[in-house]
Amino acid sequence: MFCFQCQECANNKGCTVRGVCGKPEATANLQDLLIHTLKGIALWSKEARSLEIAHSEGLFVAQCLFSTITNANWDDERFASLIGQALERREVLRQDVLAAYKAERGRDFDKTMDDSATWSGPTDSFAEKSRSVGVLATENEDVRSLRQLLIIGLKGIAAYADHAAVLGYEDENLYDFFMEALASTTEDLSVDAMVALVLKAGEISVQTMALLDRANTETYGNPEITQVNIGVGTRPAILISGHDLRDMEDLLRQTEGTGVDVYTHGEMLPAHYYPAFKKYDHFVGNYGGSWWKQNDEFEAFNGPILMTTNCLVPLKRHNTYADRLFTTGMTGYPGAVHIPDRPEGGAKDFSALIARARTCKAPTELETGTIVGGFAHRQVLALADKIVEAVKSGAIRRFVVMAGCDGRHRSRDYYSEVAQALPKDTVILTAGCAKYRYNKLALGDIGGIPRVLDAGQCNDSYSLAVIALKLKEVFGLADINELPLSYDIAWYEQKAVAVLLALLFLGIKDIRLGPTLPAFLSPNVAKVLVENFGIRAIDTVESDVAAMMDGR
Ligand code: FS2
Ligand code: SF4
Repeated sequence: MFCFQCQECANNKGCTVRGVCGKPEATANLQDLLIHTLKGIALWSKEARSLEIAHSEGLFVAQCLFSTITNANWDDERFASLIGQALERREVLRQDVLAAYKAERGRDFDKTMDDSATWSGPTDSFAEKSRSVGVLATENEDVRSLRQLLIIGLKGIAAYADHAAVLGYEDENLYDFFMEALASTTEDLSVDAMVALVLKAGEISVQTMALLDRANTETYGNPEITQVNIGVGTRPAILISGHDLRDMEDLLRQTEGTGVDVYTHGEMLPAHYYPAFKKYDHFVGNYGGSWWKQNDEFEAFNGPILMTTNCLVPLKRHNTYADRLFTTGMTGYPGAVHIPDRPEGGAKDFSALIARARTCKAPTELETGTIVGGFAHRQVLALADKIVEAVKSGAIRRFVVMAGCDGRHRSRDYYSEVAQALPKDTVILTAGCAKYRYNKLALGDIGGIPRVLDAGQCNDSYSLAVIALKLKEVFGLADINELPLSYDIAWYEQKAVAVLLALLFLGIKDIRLGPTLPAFLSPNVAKVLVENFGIRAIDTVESDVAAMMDGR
């Protein structure tokens, strides 16, 4: 195996035996083979497009990409099944292309196609085949880096596209780009062409996050300032994690009046900010912190846990929650009960979780109090006058975007320390699970504006971009980089790469990225990003805070 898609990869080079995340070699290889097969679908899709054959593989491809992101799916049987389905779909598409080509040209299709478009085999051949199609199959380090930057960004974008599709919001343009991008990684392109595709991925990422923002807010209302309880009640409960708001809706509806409460974990915290969910009395609060603390926190929760998307880490050998862990959507775990997809127009059936919850104790209290959030674009723009006034009067000197991810490593203490070291006249704008590094610190407020404004999930980084663009307009600036705004982004997995590419597309310069720069950036590709966008690795807390306050 060779995997270097996340920030915690071994020695910041790549995992070669077993993932630092716990991903076994067999799973990593099956994920590689799935991506390889998707490239084949993409190549036939390109041929189909040139022959004007309509097909609908876009969402399937997005879901498969999503299934390979860090901490999403651990179930080899599921990956084998997805590869099998991909081969079947690819074959149908191929047959359509061959027939249409012959009908149009009067001769057989004779183009030589890449292995990804032609290989096939039974399930028991997948393991062997998978060993030859991984990341290292591309020998040139810079080509590999640019192709992987594109694919890794695409995985994050695809996850967001799936979240939007669950709510009925789809855009064929996004799917077309997934095909174009995947196909491109089998072709000999110039460096310029590969860089252009990476930048286009940033544009597509913005469009996808905008679509998801529309899906979430048109379905569930605009997030509002909300005090979220972090303590516990006395009734048995279900813990829901991940990012899927439609699962949240189905669960809240089905638990209402059952005597079973609902709590969020990790990236599901922002569900509390939506009007459609706030109305449920049994939606009690948020339990614990970010994804990497789950082994302990899921133990202490005592009740069933529903993982709706990525953010599931392997269970410890001696655990008490294997039999109360449920997965759904593109996530999966061997031995966990997988809740099937909802029937057309219907809801998922969470009755098994509710029945299990009734046999469980109430959650063990970890902490008490509240945290505040709900500062997505609509809410912040409603406060725009107050914020602009505070900037003009000098009460707010600077904003620092500290969105992104949390992770296991001690090096992430940097983000808590930056939050504490920033002067009291600064405001932190955040989204994603990075917030757990500082959202329970007493950082105070500025004239009633909290010093940490949480927009929501990682995809709600889109909100932060909307806010920045609005501030640029209000202050009459020509360039977004003239705002009193610095970026100190933490990344862990591929959704954060999608967000980073989006920020680059929006023209944002001088982003600090940490705790380390991605291993998938070769020295030459990193140099391009440094020279063109001023991306830099984080330094010490003192020097970074001083530099940001200086506008550097
Ligand atoms: Fe947390 Fe980072 Fe949201 Fe992940 S914000 S680790 O991208 O999907 O979560
Ligand atoms: Fe390693 Fe990250 Fe890949 Fe897991 S996802 S195998 S930790 S690079």
